Amino acid sequence: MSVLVTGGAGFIGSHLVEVLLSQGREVVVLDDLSTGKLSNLPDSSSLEFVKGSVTDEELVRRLFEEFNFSSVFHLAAVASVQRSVEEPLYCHRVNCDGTLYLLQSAVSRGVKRFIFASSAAVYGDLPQLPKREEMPVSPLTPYAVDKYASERYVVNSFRLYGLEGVALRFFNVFGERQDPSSPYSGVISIFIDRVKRYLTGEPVTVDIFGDGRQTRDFIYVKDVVSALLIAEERGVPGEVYNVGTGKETSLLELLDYIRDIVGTLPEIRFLPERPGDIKRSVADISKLEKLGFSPRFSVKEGLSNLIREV
Ligand code: NAD
Ligand code: UD2
Repeated sequence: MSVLVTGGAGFIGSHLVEVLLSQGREVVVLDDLSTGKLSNLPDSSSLEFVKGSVTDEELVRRLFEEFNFSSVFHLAAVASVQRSVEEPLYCHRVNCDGTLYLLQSAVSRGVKRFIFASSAAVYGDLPQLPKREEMPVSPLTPYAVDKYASERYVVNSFRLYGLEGVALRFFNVFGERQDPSSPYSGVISIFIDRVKRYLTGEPVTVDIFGDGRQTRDFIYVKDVVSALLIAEERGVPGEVYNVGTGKETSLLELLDYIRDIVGTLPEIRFLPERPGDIKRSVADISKLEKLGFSPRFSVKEGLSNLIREV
């Protein structure tokens, strides 16, 4: 039996695929390569790559007929919040309708597990911290609304159809292969890119929006993969889990870590705060910890690995 990874050519998906293959599993990736890259994927006879969209209902149906999936990891999405604000209809088709097409096929083919990549964005800017799964949500952008709707479709599928749906709310993921090219990419990938360019002599700055004291729960991608595998193995069907480290790190702390590792930093520019920016974010991860999850990498260790790789 094989495993389907949608969005498997992307940043997080490609790390998941790598680990699944190393465990000797047969993997099918469905990805339209809109942001993912074939070069993110390893060469393996156990890997089948299908170029196509999760919004192609016919293709999704045929894929589930051709392969006997035991599990589905649904990571394909337009992951840019900014793009969802600019093109809400397109993003809704991918981020919400796409989930429904996959669920429909998964239910009709008797797939056992369906793991969905949701986002801490569903919590919005409500002030209570740390975020616990049962707290109220406040999805503020089309991206967050679609993630929340998809999450509900996935977890409700257990009660409605017996499909073992589990949703994971990723906090701020960082690591190798995260694309720094847009200003809305993860801040760590942008900072590392600037440092790399600075080291080759380019006159770049590191830009901080606001005072740099804003915090996030940054989690290294390898720990996110562990969470995905734990969710597949023993996540309680119909449940939602935060995926973070449970620790807050400010941007200023991040830059201190990078300076410690690299030995130098480009000039830091403080720019006006981004409208709608959240001041603090951190997950309560006790629910996932009860399944045996424990982040193996501190932010500094993740950063060291990442800097060594690039
Ligand atoms: P990514 O853009 O690298 O990966 C998304 C993948 O989905 C890409 O390979 C892209 O080509 C593919 N894709 C997009 N539209 C598609 C479509 N219509 N059909 C098939 N494939 C399609 O982003 P990522 O950071 O690896 O995100 C993976 C998942 O995790 C996404 O669902 C994202 O919303 C979620 N997430 C990420 C973070 C983070 O910090 N990176 C945080 C919260 C949630
Ligand atoms: C993350 C997600 C976003 C959405 C949101 C929900 C990523 C990349 N973004 O946004 O998709 O889920 O959470 O809350 O995963 N910053 C700088 N300089 C830069 C870039 C960013 O100062 O060059 C700041 C930015 O203003 C913010 C912080 O760094 O205060 C983190 O930014 P981010 O875009 O990495 O992540 P976030 O949490 O805003």
